Amino acid sequence: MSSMGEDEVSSFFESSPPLKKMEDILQKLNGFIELNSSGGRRRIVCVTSGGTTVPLEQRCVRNIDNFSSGNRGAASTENFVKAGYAVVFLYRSGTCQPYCRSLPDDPFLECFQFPDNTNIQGICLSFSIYIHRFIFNQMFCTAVAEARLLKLPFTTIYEYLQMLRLIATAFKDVGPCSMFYLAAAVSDFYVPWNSMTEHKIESGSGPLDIRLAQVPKMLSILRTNWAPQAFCISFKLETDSKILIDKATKALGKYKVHAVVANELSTRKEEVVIVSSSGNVVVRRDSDKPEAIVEDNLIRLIVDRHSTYIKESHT
Ligand code: PAZ
Repeated sequence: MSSMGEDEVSSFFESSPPLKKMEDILQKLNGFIELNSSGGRRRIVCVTSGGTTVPLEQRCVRNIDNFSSGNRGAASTENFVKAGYAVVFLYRSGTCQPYCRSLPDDPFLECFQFPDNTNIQGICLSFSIYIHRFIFNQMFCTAVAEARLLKLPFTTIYEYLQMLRLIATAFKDVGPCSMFYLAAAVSDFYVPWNSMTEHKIESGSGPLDIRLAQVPKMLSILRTNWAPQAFCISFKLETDSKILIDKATKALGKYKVHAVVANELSTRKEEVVIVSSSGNVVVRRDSDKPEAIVEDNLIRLIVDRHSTYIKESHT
């Protein structure tokens, strides 16, 4: 990476507002890594999930948001845990959570919305399903959280990148058994903290002009400096399918990641394409199984590739 790029990254972090509870996060992170990876016990993956926000005021009232429900990250996390990985789940507050993806926003209120033609048995049944799922999910979340899942929330681009750097630096000693699976939708543009107004932007004086700076690209520095031995998967989202593969191929070459998962907004739950130096592989959801999700097949393939990578690193 050019020193120009490194300078931009350094100045981004130097001018960022300090990360709240950093000591607490570091303590949890190091404890989790020690517990899971010492003596090569388990592979460890950082799954990023959800979209970052760009605040427009330091005492933030308004922000620019990046689209992502967090479903991909949450579903992938479940599959990584199933495959024996310990997962650091770096997620946007309020987005989908592992093991709770299918719960409605407010399961209890939804239970009491009686459609006109629903009989009382149907109501009781759906209520008991929700209660069962809710308790089961809570128990499972707690059990998993004890050893295999560490959940770290972020909201802003500043928090996300500072936390990603902490995690990557902490993963350095895990070497090839560590992985980054970067499914979060990260802002490309932001308002630098020192040029941001402190108080709420006033309205009533005509249109608002905001100048956004480009967020420095951190992927190259993650690959070269922070965690050079980690297996690294990035994502590329486009709404125009005609440019998707080309963009993903360019990202693969530019950031030297091990694979780029390319997906188109409207079909992202049905299929993705793994773009890598060994060719492009289309991964689809098993449409004959109603409960199947595309992440079942995607994570199986990624885990296989990680196994090959670990073997090759030891030879
Ligand atoms: O979170 P979700 O399930 O609604 O969507 C997942 C996704 C499209 C955000 C993810 O698969 C992805 O492509 N993330 C990277 C987005 C980007 O190109 O910045």
